[in-house]
Amino acid sequence: MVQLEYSVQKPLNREPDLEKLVSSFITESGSGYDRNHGPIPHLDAATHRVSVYGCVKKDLSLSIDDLKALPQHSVICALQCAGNRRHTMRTKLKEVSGVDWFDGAVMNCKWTGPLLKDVLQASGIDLPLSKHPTAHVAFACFQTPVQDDEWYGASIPLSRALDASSSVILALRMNDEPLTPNHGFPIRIVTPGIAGARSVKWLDRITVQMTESSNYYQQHDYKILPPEARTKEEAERWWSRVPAIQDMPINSVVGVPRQDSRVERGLDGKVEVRGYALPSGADGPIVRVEVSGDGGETWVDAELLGAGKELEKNKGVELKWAWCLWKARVQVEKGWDRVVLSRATDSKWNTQERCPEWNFRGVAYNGYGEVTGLEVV
Ligand SMILES: Nc1nc2c(c(=O)[nH]1)N[C@H]1C(S)=C(S)[C@@H](COP(=O)(O)O)O[C@H]1N2
Ligand SMILES: [Mo]
Repeated sequence: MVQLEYSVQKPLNREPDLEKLVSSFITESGSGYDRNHGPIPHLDAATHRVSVYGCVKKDLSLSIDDLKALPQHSVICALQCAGNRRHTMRTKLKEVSGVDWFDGAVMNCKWTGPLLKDVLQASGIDLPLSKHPTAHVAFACFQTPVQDDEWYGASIPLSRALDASSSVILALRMNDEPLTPNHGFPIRIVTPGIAGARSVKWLDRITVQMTESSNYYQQHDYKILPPEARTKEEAERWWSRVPAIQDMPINSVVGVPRQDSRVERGLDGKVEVRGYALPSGADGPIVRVEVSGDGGETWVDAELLGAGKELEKNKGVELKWAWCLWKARVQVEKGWDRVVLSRATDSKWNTQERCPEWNFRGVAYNGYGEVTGLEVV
């Protein structure tokens, strides 16, 4: 019997304090957000196996030691829930359905393990991509039922998985330590640039297949429905017509000062502002962050903080998938209810708009970063 923590009715969903989150380039294990659709299983690494299955020449059943024996690859990337910032969409635009995430449903960690591509190649893909460009590779965890399905699963395009530069990893380690049960011990998928929902924890099976995962969470919820889908009932006829979210859009948020806080200006009339920025999908790194203290009339460039000390420790680890922490000093007038905004641009010139369109699930919100209700003295 697998020991379980939490339950299907009450899974663990929580996010850290934002000021703390933006104070460290690497999010320590235990300091990041948790997102679960069911209980957390405590698995035994000595007996756990991952099977590789479907349109492959040879089925595989790999132990954790087998996976450790493959070449190990590290990536520092942001892992973000598609529902991050849902609270802003709900309060600025209109009520949405889903966990009420503020801006902290994202973490930036180093993940290490074999590349998915290498595992698939060991199994041998038996499906010509040229003939089946829409083939997917699906990830499943059968350990426990989840809120809307008997198991948890997701899939990504096979073409993405086979692209060596996509750095999709079967992660055995997080920040140079074995994974913790919360984050998928002993093994999870990590899909840089792609919505966190596809980074399946407690991985049991990898399947090469012609179609997307049939799991509820691939077929529903993590999709940007058109605004005419206003209710659960109306959403029903849209799920099958709208693609599942893969790449996440460019984003940035203001972490300091805090919402509704009192801020003292410096002698120069400026306020110190800090936050994070996330590139769009595979289009990282972030190349620019701008900040406005006057509602978007004028903008100043923020200083991009880079990886600092962490970079020395992680020479050779690519950073294009990582978040970028930034800071700026921006002029804000004294008074009540002041607002500070941020907007980011990545290496492919994707940039944030003031506010995206409303969608029923409140996913992929990437309007300007904003902190409101400041009392500036
Ligand atoms: N097996 C399993 N994997 C899962 C989930 C889950 O509920 N079960 N949640 C997904 C979602 S929606 C997100 S955002 C990330 C959250 O990862 P974390 O809890 O390590 O932060 O895991 C993904 N992988
Ligand atoms: Mo998520």
